[in-house]
Amino acid sequence: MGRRIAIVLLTIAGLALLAACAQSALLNRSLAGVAVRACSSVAGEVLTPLDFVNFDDRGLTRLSFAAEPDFAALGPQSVRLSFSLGWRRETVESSLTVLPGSRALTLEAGDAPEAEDFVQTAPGHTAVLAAETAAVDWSEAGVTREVVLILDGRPLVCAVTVADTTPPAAAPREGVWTWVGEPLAAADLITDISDVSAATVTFQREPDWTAAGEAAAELLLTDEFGNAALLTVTLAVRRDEEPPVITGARDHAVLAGGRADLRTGVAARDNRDGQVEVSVDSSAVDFNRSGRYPVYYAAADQSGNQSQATVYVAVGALTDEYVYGLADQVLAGIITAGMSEREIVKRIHDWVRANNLYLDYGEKGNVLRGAYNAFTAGRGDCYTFYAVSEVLLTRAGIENIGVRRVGGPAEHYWNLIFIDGGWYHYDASPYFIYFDGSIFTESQARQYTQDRDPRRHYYDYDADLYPEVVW
Ligand SMILES: [Ca+2]
Ligand SMILES: [Ca+2]
Repeated sequence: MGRRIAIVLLTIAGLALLAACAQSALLNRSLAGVAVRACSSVAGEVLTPLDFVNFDDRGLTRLSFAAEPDFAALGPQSVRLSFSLGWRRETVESSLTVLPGSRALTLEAGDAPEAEDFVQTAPGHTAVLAAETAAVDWSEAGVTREVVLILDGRPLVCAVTVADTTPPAAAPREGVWTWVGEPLAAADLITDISDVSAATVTFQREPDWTAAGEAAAELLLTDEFGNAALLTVTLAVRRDEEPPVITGARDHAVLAGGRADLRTGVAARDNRDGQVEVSVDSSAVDFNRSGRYPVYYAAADQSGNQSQATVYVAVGALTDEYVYGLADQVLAGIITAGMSEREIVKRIHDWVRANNLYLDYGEKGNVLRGAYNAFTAGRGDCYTFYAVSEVLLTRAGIENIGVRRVGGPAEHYWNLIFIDGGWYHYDASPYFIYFDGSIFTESQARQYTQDRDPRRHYYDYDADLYPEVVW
């Protein structure tokens, strides 16, 4: 009784499945009601007997091929299945069509597989890839990915090995050149190197970097998978034959005893080396004697190209006229008509103090030189202050005499001036203690000498050599 119910149920289940699988070609139905179907396969794929029946029934035991199909033989073949259902034993016939193809294939990175890559379908068969295949990234080489092929409605796992068998590609860089003896890297010679894997470039044959002219480099492009390509690139190797260009060298005119800045503003630039050093040879110049002297500038680049420039320094005599001219310009700015002698002296004193920086050293022995230094450089020691005062006072019409210290640890120079019918001291040098040095008497000079420090003999001088100063 139980067995009959089982058979009925089995039959109902079989019919239900038959309805569900209306698309599949049911070839045969056993006496026991077991439905079998035709199968297709990809060459080499081994099917099981269960692949040929449309349901899995627990009562269906000992299902087997009556004879093992030849899964490698292309084309249709009949398949006989034997099974037992309880005490009943039966043999039922189905068919198998082996289609040419392969379940494992290798594709170049970047190429997406299609169903036809796995199987060549014949009329009446369909093969498509599962929808999720569209989302797979096929650009990474060296990996194996699984895809599902649906062959006549039956899912079938296939493998795709993603390979990189394509060598890298690159374009030669246009207009590449270098200097003789300055090799370039292989990578400098190409542009746009491309490959699905990491690519490197090396020299297969390096150009002769030591010879000028057109040169050819043979480059080897290699990817991670050992694919290689050769690329020939032509380039130019140039010899630097252009010397540096010296700029800023110019003639100078100075007064004897003066100096000319022969360096500032002089530079040399080379087409290859950029800024290069400039040497200055001014050994022929005698700044203390009138004359016209050459100054030689020279520069060289690393390729041995040299350039020279010659300028001249004209050294002129330091004349009264010249220095007086400078003095007159100063006086024109500080003195106006109608000023008293005292006012004039005061203005000159104040101008000298305000326009000269006191230094502990300076040139001595030449009043014109001292005055010139004050007018042009604005700095000097007490001699400079004395000398420029002398020239200014003289040009302003104030009679004056230079005075020199006697005794003490240091030299000192100042002036005596004749105003208002008498001689007075005048000293434009800065003071360490407050003192108005523009016009002062002999007694004031002695008092200052005492106040400062008698051992310094500040305003001590040989009175026999000078006119008597107003007491
Ligand atoms: Ca490659
Ligand atoms: Ca050069």
